[in-house]
Amino acid sequence: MGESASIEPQRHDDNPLLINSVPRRSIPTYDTLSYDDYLQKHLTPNTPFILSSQATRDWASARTFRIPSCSTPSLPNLSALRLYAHHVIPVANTLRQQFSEFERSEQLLGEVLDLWERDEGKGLYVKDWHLMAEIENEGRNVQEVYQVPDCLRDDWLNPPFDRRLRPRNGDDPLPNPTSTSSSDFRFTYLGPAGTYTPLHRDVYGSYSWSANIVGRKIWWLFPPDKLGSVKDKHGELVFDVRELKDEGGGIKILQEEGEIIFVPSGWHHQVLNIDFCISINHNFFASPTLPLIYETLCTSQLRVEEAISDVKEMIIERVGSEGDLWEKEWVEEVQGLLERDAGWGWKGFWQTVKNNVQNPPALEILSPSTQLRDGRIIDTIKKFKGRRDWLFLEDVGVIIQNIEKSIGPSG
Ligand SMILES: O=C(O)CCC(=O)C(=O)O
Repeated sequence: MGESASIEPQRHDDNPLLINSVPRRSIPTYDTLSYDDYLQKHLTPNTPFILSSQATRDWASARTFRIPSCSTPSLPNLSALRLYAHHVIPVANTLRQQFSEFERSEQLLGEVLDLWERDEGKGLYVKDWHLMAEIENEGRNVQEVYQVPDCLRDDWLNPPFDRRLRPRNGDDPLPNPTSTSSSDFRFTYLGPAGTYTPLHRDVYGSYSWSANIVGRKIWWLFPPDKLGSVKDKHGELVFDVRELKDEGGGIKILQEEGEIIFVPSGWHHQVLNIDFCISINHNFFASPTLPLIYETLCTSQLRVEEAISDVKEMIIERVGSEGDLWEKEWVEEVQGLLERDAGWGWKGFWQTVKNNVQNPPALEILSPSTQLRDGRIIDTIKKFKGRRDWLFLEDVGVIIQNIEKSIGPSG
């Protein structure tokens, strides 16, 4: 394994976006990372790392998306992206902020490429484009773009394609298996130098990895205990950490072309494109981190319950507080809103666990031991059965029974 725990001070060229120095890289960089090291050193302790450009050297996009030249960083081959010109893609205008987001629109990729080729649309950032799902829906293989590195294959949010389309007998398909807008968490980003993603934390408290095919990015990473310094005077998280003294004092990293960065669960981060960048990322989680994802959903549910506490009063007024009726209705109300607010509720959570137990996404040697996996699931089931929702969500009960049948009872 080629590890360089702290590589040389980072190169500062004359790129104007690199005016503030990027400190020596403080997280490990690996040429190769075995599954066991990934599990022990990063997934379980929830710490970041980088895979060197060797990890993406053989990706098809490392040839097709770059204009062939001997310079690094490369220039984007926008003509190659014309293959996808018909895709309707989400675009953020990073020059126009609307409350805590950028103005967003949906456009044909071809129209955005036209603008860039005319040297216009400099603030436009194509974000969360489901390129891989589109390719698969068009009957082709994502290998025309990339291959997931071995150590990152145990991905419970993005099961292999054949499994998404043909769930095993008795399995419920994943939600909306043919809709490219919500079927997966594999995204492609592209945008000129200066476009950026403001400070945020990933959906579901998931992990993410992000590979730079073209260009370089600056990442600011903030572990959960370092969030105090990125809040404004009202206690709200800032939009752009560059407004802050010392940029909030988090971990600042220059990600070179070809490198893959791993962002731990629950860590806030901000990302700036230093050059024209094309990147691919996955949001994901796996069984060793199930408890974190579970806690994130519990916290989201508490927020929802607080936000609609008046609805509880209304239900009680209408059906009375005797018996279970009001509580059943309240639990259903909360789950409905949770699905819209957090992206999923308990049904989606347990369905995902069931699907991954019954059809593991990665080979055994690229997954935790069955004992570790089942231990995490059993602990999480026990915690869940201590909640009152559990008594009212009958369909969730059936899913959990199914999981227990697959792994043995949780006692
Ligand atoms: O590259 C970007 O602009 C954002 C990527 C990101 O936030 C992520 O991969 O979690």
